[in-house]
Amino acid sequence: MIVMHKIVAFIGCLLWTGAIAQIAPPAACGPVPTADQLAWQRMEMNAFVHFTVNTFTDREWGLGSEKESVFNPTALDANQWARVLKEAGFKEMIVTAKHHDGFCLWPSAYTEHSVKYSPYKGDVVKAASEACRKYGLKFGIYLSPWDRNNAQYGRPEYVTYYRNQLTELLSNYGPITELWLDGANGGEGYYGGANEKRTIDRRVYYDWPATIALARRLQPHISIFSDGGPDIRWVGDEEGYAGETDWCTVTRDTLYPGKPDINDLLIHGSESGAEWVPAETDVSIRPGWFYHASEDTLVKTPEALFEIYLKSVGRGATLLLNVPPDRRGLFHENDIKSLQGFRKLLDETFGHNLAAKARVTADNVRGNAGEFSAINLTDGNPDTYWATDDGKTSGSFEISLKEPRLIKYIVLQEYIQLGQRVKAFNVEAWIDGAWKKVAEGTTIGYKRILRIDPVTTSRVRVNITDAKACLVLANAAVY
Ligand code: FUL
Repeated sequence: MIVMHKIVAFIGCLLWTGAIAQIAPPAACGPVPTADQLAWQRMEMNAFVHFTVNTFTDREWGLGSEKESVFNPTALDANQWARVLKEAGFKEMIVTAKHHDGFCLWPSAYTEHSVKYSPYKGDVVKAASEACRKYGLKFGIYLSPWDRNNAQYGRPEYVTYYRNQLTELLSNYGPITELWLDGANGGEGYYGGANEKRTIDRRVYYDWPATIALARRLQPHISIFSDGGPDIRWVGDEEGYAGETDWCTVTRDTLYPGKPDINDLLIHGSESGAEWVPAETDVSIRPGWFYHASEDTLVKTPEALFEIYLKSVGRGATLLLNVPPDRRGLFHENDIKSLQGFRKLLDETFGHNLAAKARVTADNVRGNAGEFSAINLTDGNPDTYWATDDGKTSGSFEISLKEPRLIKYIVLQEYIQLGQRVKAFNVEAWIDGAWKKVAEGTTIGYKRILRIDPVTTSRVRVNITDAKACLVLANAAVY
């Protein structure tokens, strides 16, 4: 009996010391992503597909007066789009269901200006959504708020029309991951034959809060893009680069779709922003968003796409690369070749992480707890992290490779589930018996890729020199 008591007391004591040893994880710092925003961020590379009457009229912005008969793809195959994108590593396809010209790629019940009245007759949105499901891609919708065809544009009736169309798109085509709301709005148009200029007040005309609530009701997991969010913000340029300093946070009050002179804020975000609204970098593989035969020789090279990747995904944003189908309704051979070359470059560069499972030591580990140890940086698991003690807003960790290797890239990732923190950092390599600085930067965020002048070394040290709160990093890789 006495022995029994002793055992019980011993177990109790173990439990008690265990409870004491339990170190609490860091508290979140500022705004954090929702589960859907995190999933979107992890997709990294998504694709845009611009396709409408413009493809057949050789324009970038249709006037709204195009006859339905001009839309006549001869060999449309959305499976080809999805297959090519999947093989190149894209995770989502966003289709221009309706661009500014108002022509609908699906047989909308609310207009005769659609595929239904064209020689094609099919439903492009349906074909694209099914192809995405078949190839394991997420599916997104671009529905232009500006409609140069609709006679009611500029009046309250058009807003109802827009919402009816949005309801069709968000109800009939399965899960929609992203809704893309373009900031280009109002101006000259056909407007049912009026042929005039219609300007609207972008802040109030559409009553966006009601439309956004509708979208969320129909698709609870949808991420909504516009210049100012709510879920994803425009990066402020269409060239394919995010800011070297890129905060995922902004205060939505300071933004609204189409607001002038906010590009600087969009590119960099705001360190003190009150909401999590990460940047998306939209850019076309060709000079235009739509297909023009005259641009067949101007398709971005694999090297140019790789540079764009470094300046978008490599700066903590996601990439939205547009690949426009041609008049057959197929991706052009030149675009496919370029995408394949891009994939090859990505695989060659980032295929083998020299730091995978490498030994890592840090000058501070939160509560000296194994749970927050620096090995979490190289374990390949994005859900474990290295953390420092509260108040420790600077710190270093060192990666030791088994033998000296030629290093060209360093990749760092914060554990953004607890907020974005890092404000300044540098990277050093051990060369000829001394530490030599090889890179420095400001923000890290979801992912930061640093291209360095190639060095041969077996030791890499990352020094975080300033942060908003204690350090929480999920991943460090070396290539
Ligand atoms: C812009 C539009 O005006 C372009 O035509 C294109 O759709 C691009 C993605 O967004 O605002």
